[in-house]
Amino acid sequence: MTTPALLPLSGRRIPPLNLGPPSFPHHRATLRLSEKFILLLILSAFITLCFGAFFFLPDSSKHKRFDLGLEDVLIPHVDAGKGAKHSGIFLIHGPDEHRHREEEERLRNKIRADHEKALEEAKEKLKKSREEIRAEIQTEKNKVVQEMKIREKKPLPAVPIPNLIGTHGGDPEDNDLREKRDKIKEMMKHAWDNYRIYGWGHNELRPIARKGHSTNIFGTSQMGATIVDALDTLYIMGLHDEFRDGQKWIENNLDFSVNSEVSVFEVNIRFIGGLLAAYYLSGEEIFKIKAVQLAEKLLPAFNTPTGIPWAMVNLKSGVGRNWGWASAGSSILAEFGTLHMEFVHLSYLTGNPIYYKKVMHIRKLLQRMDRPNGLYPNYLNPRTGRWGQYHTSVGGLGDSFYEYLLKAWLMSDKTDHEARKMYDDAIEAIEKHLIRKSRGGLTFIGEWKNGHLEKKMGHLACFAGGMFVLGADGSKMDKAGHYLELGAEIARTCHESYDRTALKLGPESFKFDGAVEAVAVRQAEKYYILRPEVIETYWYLWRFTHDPRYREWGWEAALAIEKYCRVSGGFSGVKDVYSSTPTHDDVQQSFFLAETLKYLYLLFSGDDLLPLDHWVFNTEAHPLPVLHLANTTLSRNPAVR
Ligand code: DMJ
Repeated sequence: MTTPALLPLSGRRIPPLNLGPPSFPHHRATLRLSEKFILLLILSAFITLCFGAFFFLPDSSKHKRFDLGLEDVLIPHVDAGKGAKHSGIFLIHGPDEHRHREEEERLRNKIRADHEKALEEAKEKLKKSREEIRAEIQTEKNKVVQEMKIREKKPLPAVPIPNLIGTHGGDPEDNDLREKRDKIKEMMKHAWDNYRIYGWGHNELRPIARKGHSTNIFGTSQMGATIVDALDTLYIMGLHDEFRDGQKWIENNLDFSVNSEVSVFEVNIRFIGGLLAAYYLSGEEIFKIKAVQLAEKLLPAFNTPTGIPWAMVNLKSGVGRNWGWASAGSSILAEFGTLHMEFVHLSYLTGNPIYYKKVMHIRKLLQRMDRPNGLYPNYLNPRTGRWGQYHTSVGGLGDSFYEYLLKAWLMSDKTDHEARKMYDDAIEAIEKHLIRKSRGGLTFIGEWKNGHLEKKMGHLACFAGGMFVLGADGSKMDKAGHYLELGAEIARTCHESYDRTALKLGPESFKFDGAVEAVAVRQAEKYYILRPEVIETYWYLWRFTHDPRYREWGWEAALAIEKYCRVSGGFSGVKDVYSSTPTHDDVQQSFFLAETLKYLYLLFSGDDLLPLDHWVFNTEAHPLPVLHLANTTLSRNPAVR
């Protein structure tokens, strides 16, 4: 889990193409004239070419024309009885000669008619406006794209689809709960409808400016990130018309053959994760096909000397590179370490082991490396295979690597013991070196930087409360009780970080320094961008403990979002959670629909909706089913050949 806010948000934006009329009539006339001139030039070149071809054509009587339906071909005519051999071609005499003159005449007429038709069409074109010509070109382009898409829809091998339990339901047992859940659904509708109106096809929405928005993680292309990220939330909320709308957009517009450089991690968790979850929930093949097409485009990112992928890859050229700000050209732990779940599913669904091999290679390489204090540093150089700076974090840059170790084990029906061991060992080191209790009794997770512990916890690290309870069962030396408690303590700390603000929404990161506890100090850390991690932890704790406080805390957060983040054009982040008059950042993040609203909805639903012994949520909250591989590892499973 890497915070987009850490990534450079600059650069890489192309100015919108201005298709509107130019402002000065004189300019417009100039454009028209030059266009006409070019068209006339092309036309005259075409006519000259045709006449030239006509006069220099070899005698057509030497060839017989065979009509093969759509394509006419000229082939040498061989009539040994009536012809005399001349220069390798047969000459024709007698009654045939007359027939061939007629044929020649017919050809001349056809060429003449074709010319006239082309001339007419060109004249018509000249009468058309620039916009009409553009529209025609666009229609032609769309036709070609459509045809390509039909060709791309190769069938994939059939595999046994896991038993999908709890894709519907979860109806709350009482009225109060039902009202709360309905309110969350209404919030989802508000977010979706406004994106539908003002940002459709763009990656995200600017709810105040009421237009599309994007960041460099999605590249320069409009990939409809919000649509793909939101699909499964729409599905489980029963918003089926909206789901179908999104599906149609994906079928007709989602194209990965674009010259655009995207974040491998973000595209994996949001797009591949989102498409796979939509596929499993709905059974619609198109989602699986798109997920596989996209995964193929990500594979070149792994072409590094070590097999540790680049952070970014150009979808068209396959050229990869790393973020300029990441320790001496390093790749990032939370990025290359957060591919496992989706890639295992891709191998399972396609029967192609390549995806599985790529992520297992990463795991093997990490296992062989020395770890300072048993900790995994956030940076690893993909050229040398050496660690970059020794920074370790359970928040940004490290977080979802640990999450995916645990979830790899859960997703394999608890058969991937290697992943479980790596998780247990990592958590042990984290507890020893990064987790502390503040003077006021709040448990927090600090960050290891340059040989000392920074007593600062990020909003992103709040997800770990949920992770600890999810991993409690099956823990080393049966410390389940301990991890349930640790998870609850993290949830309490994160709740405090919300409660100690004016808006009752948590800051991006908060300190534990002397008298300051769970409060952001620097202005640049006071923002809330609709992140899900705290609510995610409330939900896991609710599922494992059924302690009503988690529903109460979740509802507090929902009300605060509704009150301070809702605007008429959607939902927006806020810049300072300590100021009672919020300033909006004017971005509706795609993960707000994928995660924040989904976890809130699940918090007020029954446990029978997406039960956790059958589903594992990826780091973007996209549910993927547990693969019951009957105690074999994926590499020995017949589904993966
Ligand atoms: C999400 O995209 C994912 O949860 C990711 O792992 C990290 N953070 C954002 C939401 O905050």
